[in-house]
Amino acid sequence: MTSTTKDIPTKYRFSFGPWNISEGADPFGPDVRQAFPHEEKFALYQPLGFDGVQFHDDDVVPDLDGQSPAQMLAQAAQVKSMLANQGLVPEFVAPRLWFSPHTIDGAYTANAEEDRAYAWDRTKKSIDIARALDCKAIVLWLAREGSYARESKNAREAYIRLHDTVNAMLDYDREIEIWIEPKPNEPTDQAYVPTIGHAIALAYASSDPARVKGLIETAHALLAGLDPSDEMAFALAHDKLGSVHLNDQNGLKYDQDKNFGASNLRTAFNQVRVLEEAGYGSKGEFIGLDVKTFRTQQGCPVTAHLKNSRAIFLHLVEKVRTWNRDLERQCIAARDYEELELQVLRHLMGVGGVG
Ligand code: XUL
Ligand code: MN
Repeated sequence: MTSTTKDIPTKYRFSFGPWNISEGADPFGPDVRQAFPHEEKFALYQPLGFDGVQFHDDDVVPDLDGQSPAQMLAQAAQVKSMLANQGLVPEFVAPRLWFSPHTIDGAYTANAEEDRAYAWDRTKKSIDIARALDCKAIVLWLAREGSYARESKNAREAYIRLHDTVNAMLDYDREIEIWIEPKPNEPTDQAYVPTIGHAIALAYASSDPARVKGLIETAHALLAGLDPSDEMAFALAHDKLGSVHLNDQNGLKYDQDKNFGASNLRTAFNQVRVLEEAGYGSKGEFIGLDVKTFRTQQGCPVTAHLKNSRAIFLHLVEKVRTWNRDLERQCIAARDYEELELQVLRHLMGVGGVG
């Protein structure tokens, strides 16, 4: 476990993925905005205050399954120079294991051996792409690892398969880190690895625990009925918070990817507080956003949600830094948590003073 004390305020750097600028389709309707080419998105990053790019493997190499190894590496090299030209760095590459006909029943935990073989092959390609970009982190969002009908899979065996996959990845490349992004449901009914506790257990059980961490998304923690700041604190205590996907979620429904703080401002404040107190970011970790604009939003490209979520994060950093720690200590010493709560709310509302 680690405890960090921090003297110099962290200067945060921000990242998002090209999928965060989307065309607005949902399960009930088609695109409502024109597609904006990925390669043109890179020019938007710096002006918006972002310098990290999160990638799915096929954000780097479109139609990845249809490309030869040489074509794949040539395309990755091209993206690498596009990033360099814009002063950007790749934060991570994530294998997209939920689109292919081979991943209908899951990927590493699919019942059919040929589907599991596809998943492993695709994972090696993702690692090769990351290496070609000089990127060290592979994110595993385990989209379809889980079940719709509990009896359809042997869950114990599924967890063993996930563990074996993590080890095989660590073996395949001795430098990568694996960041597991837990989510409790959607698209499956019941997902394996639903919380950061599950992810970190997998990390410790792996052949190289120092290279396996977690990525915590606010909305995913809320969907599990957990407090995202406590989830982050848990990972930080184990020095295993590889990255975050800050966003928000209004209750237990589909994964909303709302703007950071839009539904749960106090919860957002506490995430920033926990990150600040642990010195998160001082070793180069990104503040990653995974936010979606409203389907009603017009224009192309739409970027206000990214700018606004970043701005809210920075406002909350200010709120954390100006929070009266003496008052906090006094309230804690007197075990007067009613007063503590009142003062937090007043501080968030910008109402000065006491009482
Ligand atoms: C899905 C999700 C993904 C991952 C990356 O809910 O959050 O976008 O962040 O694969
Ligand atoms: Mn995410």
